[in-house]
Amino acid sequence: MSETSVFPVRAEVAENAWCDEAGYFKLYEQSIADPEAFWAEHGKRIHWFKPFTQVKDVNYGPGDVSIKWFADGTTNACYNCVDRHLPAKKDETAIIWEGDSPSEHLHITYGELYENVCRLANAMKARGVKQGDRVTIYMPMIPEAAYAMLACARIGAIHSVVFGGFSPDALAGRIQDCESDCVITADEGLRGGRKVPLKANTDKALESCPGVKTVFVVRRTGGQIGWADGRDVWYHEACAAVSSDCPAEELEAETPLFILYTSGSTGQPKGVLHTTGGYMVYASMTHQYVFDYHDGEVYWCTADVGWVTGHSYIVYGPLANGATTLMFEGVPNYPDSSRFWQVCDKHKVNIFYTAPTAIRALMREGEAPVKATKRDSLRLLGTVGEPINPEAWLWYHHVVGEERCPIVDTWWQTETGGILITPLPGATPLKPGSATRPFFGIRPVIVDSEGKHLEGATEGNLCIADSWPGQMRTVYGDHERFIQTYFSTYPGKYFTGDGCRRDADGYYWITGRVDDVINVSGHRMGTAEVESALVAHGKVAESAVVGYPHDIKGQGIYAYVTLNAGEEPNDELRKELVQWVRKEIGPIASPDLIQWAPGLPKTRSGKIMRRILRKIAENEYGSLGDTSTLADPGVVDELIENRMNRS
Ligand code: 6R9
Repeated sequence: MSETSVFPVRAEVAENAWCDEAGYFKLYEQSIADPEAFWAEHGKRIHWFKPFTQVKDVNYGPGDVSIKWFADGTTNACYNCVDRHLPAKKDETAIIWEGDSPSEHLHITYGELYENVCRLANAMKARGVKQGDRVTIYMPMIPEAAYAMLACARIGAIHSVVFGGFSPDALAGRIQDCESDCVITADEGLRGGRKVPLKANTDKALESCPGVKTVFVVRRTGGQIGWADGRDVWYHEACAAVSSDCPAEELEAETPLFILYTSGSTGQPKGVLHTTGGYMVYASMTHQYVFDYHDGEVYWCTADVGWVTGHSYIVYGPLANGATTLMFEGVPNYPDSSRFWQVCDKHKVNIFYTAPTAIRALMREGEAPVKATKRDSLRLLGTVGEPINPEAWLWYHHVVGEERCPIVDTWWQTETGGILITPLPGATPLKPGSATRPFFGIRPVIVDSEGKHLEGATEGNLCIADSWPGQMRTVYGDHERFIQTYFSTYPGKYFTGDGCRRDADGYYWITGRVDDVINVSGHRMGTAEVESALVAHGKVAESAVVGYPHDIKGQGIYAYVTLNAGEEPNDELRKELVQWVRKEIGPIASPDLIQWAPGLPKTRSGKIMRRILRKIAENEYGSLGDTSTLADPGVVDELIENRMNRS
């Protein structure tokens, strides 16, 4: 895609939008020139029990890093998402739930949301859950997942949502890390007509989590499950037994709201901690401006609540804005690959936000499943999770949006809490594949490997020079790791881990991770996590995992495996190892390709040369660069000879 192909903002979009191009530049400049004044003003967009007088209190180091926003104000995230809308919207739809099967859907009003959330909050209190306690939510995409998050927020408990596709071991690790003693789950989930054994997985996980005292179980399918008396409680029974009113706690702005585990380049997943006031200001403001949300519109984000996108843009952002947010239990290709668009027609969806991997998978099915639907309610499309290739962008634009709908390609991270680089629909001419310009208050800088600022059109490592209200505050239980991971590579700046190019128009193009994190179907995977799962297998001596280009997933997982002496490499063992990783982490971590490696290329100091392994996995073995520092250059020829990806 040449950089000259620009899709201008259509006049009718700009006229009705919250912000046009001149408005964007004016507000952006204000936000950078005087962040205190800008955020003092926009911080008022949420309800504060006690208004803040302090705005920004940030120290990016050197030494300690501390980030506080609106610190002397008091608020409550749940109050902002629910109670605040009751006077005007008690009978309006807060959540549209679309089941896995097209025959099931529900409309939940703000009034009903209030009652459901209050009941669960009271049921948790009755089981001793209190402010500051960690509650693990392991749920399918059903309204109770949102109730659970909001109920925690209401009483000041910290939720940790664990994606329903994670294995018992991954769940156990996350429960142990934050010492959570309450879990909310369901008997089974339902996705694409298949059952997901959530309660059985929870039971398995809890074998190694003796600290868990309560498990609330939502009855979703009515399937057979195990039961631990005293520990397990039916959700519907517990909620029926308590009052439907529960006060929202008045909480200081920096009260922790949630922990969300995410992969990094080393070690186990980190517990990213977000707090209340700044996060809510930022999630609600970005939801309004980026999706140009107007009252009464139906907004649908297809993410799972197990990821940050589900937190900020299914639950907290939209509900803080009094929106109607659609929650989908199913998958894009069930019962058939028209499903997304059928749901758009059925519920008259105006704004649709999904991942490039879903677009690529649907694109492969051709135009017919899209054309079989009307999609005339759609006016805005969005993407998130990974770079979108221009071909997929153009298909989304032409076929799905019929050239009528602007596309917002939103770049952000679990750590950032909300969208940082993005077009605004009424303000930003679009370039396919570019996340375009920074949101208000965001100062992207591109640096070289020494940390030197690169100006103008350039390429390098993406950092953010100053804080914004939605930024993570720490790694739960390990503040040192927070400083190390994000503020030590380029002191004084937040390092994103992403590579980035800036063009002559000042547009940002994210080029992907520069660390050992791979992005598989928009899901972050630390290569180290997959490696440690592999070496935990009794027959594996050593392993190195890298990403390689994959048509649908963006990146696939390529594992080099060295077996213990005497072990026989064969297809059966290959299948066994794939199953093993699925069991250890979850299906999203399944290696796509496993290559038997008698040896791995190492430096003389024993460091695995991943650069070389990446090249071979990419089938780019002709350009390996300097291999002279290898301890045994011979292993490279062997690996090339037996490479798995010959595309
Ligand atoms: C929200 C989310 C974050 C990583 C991020 C980057 C990649 C996300 C992107 C994108 C290019 C976009 N990423 N959005 N790359 N264009 N629009 O996905 O959070 O799961 O933490 O992943 O995803 O590499 O660093 P998270």
